[in-house]
Amino acid sequence: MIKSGFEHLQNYYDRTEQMELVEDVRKIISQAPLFVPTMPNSGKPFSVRMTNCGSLGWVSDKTGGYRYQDTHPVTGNPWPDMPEIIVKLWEDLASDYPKPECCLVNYYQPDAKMGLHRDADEEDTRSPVISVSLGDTASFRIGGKNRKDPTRSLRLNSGDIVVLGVDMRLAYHGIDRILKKDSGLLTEGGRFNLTLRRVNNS
Ligand code: MD3
Ligand code: FE
Repeated sequence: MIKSGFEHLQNYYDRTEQMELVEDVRKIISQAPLFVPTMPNSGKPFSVRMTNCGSLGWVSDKTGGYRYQDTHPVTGNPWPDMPEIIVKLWEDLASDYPKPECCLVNYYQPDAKMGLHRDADEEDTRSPVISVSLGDTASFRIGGKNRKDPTRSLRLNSGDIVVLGVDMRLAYHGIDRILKKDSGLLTEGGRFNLTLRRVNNS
């Protein structure tokens, strides 16, 4: 059952499962390298590096803006398949909803952040969004549907899952910073976040 609001499942994955997920992420990156998204119009680079798996990937650049497409913006190849654990995660938590088309992989170097924003590039806003945190702890901020709504901050630790139901789906959110304490999960430090989304209405 998906709750209508915001759910934080702490330590959903144990350390062994987290290591398996990191292995899967490394395999995805070997086929679809991390790219540097840039802001529409200004062309300013994001501090977060990205790639995707699944049938659609989220990309952004100066001339094309925010969008979903079925190929990698640099290699031109189709995105790799979603790993089995990720397919299973959606089946376990959101089997009543159409299957996710996109698994966005964000990589935060220790100094990376993501400003307060809304996810508004999906046609489907009724399905939940599910995210998995791996590596160093992030300071996450979530507000309401208007930018001026009050926000609260919480920590997302390695192995945690966040589930956004319909009522929170269009809420403002962002990553203020990655905490300095090293989880030891990633040799290079920093944090991976995987976000599962349904993009098209079914
Ligand atoms: C709250 N990623 O890729 S995931 C993003 O940790 C993004 O990389 C963050 O925001 C990250 O767009 C946060 C958790 C998350 C995802 C979608 C949301 C929180 C959300 C949609 C609405 C409200
Ligand atoms: Fe987002």
